[in-house]
Amino acid sequence: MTVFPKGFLWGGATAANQFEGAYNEDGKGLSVQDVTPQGGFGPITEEPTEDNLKLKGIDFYHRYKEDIALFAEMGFKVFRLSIAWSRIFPKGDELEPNEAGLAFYDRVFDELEKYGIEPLVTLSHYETPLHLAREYNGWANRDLISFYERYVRTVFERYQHRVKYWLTFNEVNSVLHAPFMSGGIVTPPEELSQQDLYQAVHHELVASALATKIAHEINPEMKVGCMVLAMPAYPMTSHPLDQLAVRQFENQNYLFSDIHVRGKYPNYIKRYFKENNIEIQFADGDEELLLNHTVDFISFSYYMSVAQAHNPEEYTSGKGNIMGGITNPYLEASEWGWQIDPVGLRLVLNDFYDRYQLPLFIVENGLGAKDELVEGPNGPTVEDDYRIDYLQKHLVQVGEAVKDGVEVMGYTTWGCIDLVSASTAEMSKRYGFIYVDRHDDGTGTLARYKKKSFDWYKEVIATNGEKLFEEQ
Ligand code: BGP
Repeated sequence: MTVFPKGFLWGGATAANQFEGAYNEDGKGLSVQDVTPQGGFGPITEEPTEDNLKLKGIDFYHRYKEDIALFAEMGFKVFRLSIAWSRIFPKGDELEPNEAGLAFYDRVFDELEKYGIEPLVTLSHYETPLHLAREYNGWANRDLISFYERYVRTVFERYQHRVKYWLTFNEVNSVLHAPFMSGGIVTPPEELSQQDLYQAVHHELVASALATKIAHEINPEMKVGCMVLAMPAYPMTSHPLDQLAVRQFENQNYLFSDIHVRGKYPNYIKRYFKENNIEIQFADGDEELLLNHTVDFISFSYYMSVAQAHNPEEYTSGKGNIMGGITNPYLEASEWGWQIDPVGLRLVLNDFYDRYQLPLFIVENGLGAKDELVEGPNGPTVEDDYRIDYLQKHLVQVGEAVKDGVEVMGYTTWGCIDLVSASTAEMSKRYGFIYVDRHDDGTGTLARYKKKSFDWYKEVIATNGEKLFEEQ
């Protein structure tokens, strides 16, 4: 017997800048991604350069029909994609949208509708229009709120009868760690004051509440969620100060969901602000906006956990998704050093649910790995048992959380079709059920091939998760 509720939204997740390509077609403007050929933490180029794999991505822009047909074949109930803001408002500060950009997403939604796949749309997924970054310093500038408002109003009005689920900012907490990629802030991180950084956070939080308000006004059927990067932490020892280090690390992330759900700044951050001479400038109406327009659900990405200690210098720290922590001796890591922890997902689900009692949506989870294309009985394929193992173990823990009483709306694996990595801009860090023939040097035919995990996930969906428990 499956434990997953009826109507559970199984599917996959993507982001425009990592898979659409067509970076300058049909009036699209540049985004911050078009000038970061080595990924979110790499150098910023003046102009787009040929070595930037994101410019062409996996060409979903032209191949969306073929790709959506493959998602439908797997039985997807939901497909997470982002709208590239710079397709709709190429520079970001125009008064009128670009019709060709809007028309593209109409075609994509048509295709999804054809197969009964529900779209889940991220409004801003690390793709701030470059002009807003260079001219305004991105979200450090309050003006971004009104540009974002115009953009979201445009897409809510246009797609209100086609898209029910919306996310305001991808991994909204990441702006603290990747100010350019996440917030379009051009001031180099080492010169960026905490004051400016938290003020930028405030602008995004206000914009998110405003988007929620507008969505509900336009069509109360639309549901808006926040999206946070979840990373549970364990104390390295039972030393009370290690547990305190955990609490402080987690508060940095909870801050974002607390404000999205409870509508106000929590006391722990007020203390932090005071002790660090940070004074957030509130404009008239900000407080009411945050308080009165909280989210309908919480979504998050989950890849890994970390350990924390009060004396981190005594330990080895590992790599992580945007942020990291001390290496946990009990866990294995992916080829990119992200520590794999299925139980951590159950903990995150329980923690969020205990804290907020709102429905939860896991909108990213998966294993980035190097795949080898081999000849199979039905043509080229990848024997990705390691990926199946990762997903299986995580989904079993989602099932455990459901049994714990957590309300889980759905699960979308990250990069359900291979796409360009956000942190490293590599093609070889693959997450998909579908292999895309493109390589780090830009070569490849872009042909799509089903991996072994394709049929596995298809069965998981067809049995509403029952298959997961059979195999244990
Ligand atoms: C998240 C981002 C995604 C995605 C994923 C995997 O942080 O929301 O855009 O790419 O991580 O990370 P990477 O691509 O660096 O492997």
